[in-house]
Amino acid sequence: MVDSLKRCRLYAILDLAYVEVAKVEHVTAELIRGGADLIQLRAKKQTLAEIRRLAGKMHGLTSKAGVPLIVNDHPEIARDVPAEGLHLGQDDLSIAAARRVVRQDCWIGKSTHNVVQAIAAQDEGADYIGFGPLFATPTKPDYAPIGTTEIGRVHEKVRVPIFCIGGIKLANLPDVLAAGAKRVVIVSGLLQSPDIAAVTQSAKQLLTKNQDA
Ligand code: TZP
Ligand code: MG
Repeated sequence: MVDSLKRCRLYAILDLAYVEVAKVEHVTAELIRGGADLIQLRAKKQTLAEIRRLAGKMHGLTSKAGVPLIVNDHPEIARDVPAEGLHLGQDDLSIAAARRVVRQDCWIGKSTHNVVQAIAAQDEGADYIGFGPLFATPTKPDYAPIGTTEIGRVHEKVRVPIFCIGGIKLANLPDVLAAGAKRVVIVSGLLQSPDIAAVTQSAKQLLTKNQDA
């Protein structure tokens, strides 16, 4: 299970700030078609019942395709779907508390915003971390961008998979990789494209080429 997480390079988030509820399945299918290695459902404004319903629908598609589904914020939903992973932020419940809720083999990832938090998340037992926002982004507007200068250091200090995040687009992905990133999360850069599968595929190609280099 953990080995398959290590193989993941492109982590797509289906954020309902960008996707109409009626298009969730279509967009999930496009992300899968483009080669997203992981897909997260992020829903900040919907009811728990609605998030649960949508996560179930997404999981019907992702499980058939062999793509792990990660649920943001809600351990009970991750447990019930059942999703392959749960994602927590700095202000959510602890990883230990979440582990008491989710299934034993459920990955738990954590958002981190600097190297100290990244090391702490690893020590707390995170299976992977998000690291950012690298650049200013409307998807997470209240967070100061940290730039790309700490990417090298976080890779020296943290052994669990590190997914760089925040304002990453196809256009700046080569710079992010040149700064030392191996894995990325992209949200609006995929979801706002007129061809979600194509942009996903292009991002995946850049990440795969980088891995081979
Ligand atoms: N956490 C840190 S930045 C971010 C999250 C959820 C948003 C990333 O979204 P985008 O649209 O790829 O900048
Ligand atoms: Mg959260």
